Amino acid sequence: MSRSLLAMAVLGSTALITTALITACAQPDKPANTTPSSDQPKPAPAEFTGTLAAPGSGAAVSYNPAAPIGAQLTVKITTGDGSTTVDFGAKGMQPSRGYAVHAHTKPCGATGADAGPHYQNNIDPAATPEKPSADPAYANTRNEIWLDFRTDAQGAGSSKATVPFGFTDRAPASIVVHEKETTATHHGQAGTAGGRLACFTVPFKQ
Ligand SMILES: [Cu+2]
Repeated sequence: MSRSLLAMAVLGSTALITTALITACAQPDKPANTTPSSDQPKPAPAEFTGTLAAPGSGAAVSYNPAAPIGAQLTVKITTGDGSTTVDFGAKGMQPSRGYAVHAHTKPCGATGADAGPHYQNNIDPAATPEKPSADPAYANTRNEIWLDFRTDAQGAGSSKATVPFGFTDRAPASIVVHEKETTATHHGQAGTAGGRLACFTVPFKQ
């Protein structure tokens, strides 16, 4: 290598190093060894607690003594990469029985019907307001959020659901506790669980 070529090579690498330094200095908040996006910290879980009261007096509503006034519901929502985990807990419910529970599309209101149908990630095209989805292809634990649980002798219980979707333009707005002990899964009845005993308005999307 001739002396002038060597000099150019040295100059060139110096220029590269200088450019790298300038780039690094221009972004003081981002160390050069940080890997982008996938290692970003996940948002903290959102946690909500409500005490069942008569309709019109708060976010958590009892429509039926089988979900007694004064019972406490907690909902914790953890979002991950394309998935959502919901932890549900209840205290002060009737002892030693099952309750079917789901995420619904609308906030709670004066009656149980106000919460609307189940939240579905992929919406059943055959569903109507009068005839909600009961097709197991859509009304299932991967496309809806089911939180059926069973109470102990003290009326406390919990459940957890992880679904393979997050929320962008749409999100559930409430958790509804039903009278049936478990949610039906067979064709034509999938997702049904009888009357609505209680409802808790929960902002799934912050
Ligand atoms: Cu429901």
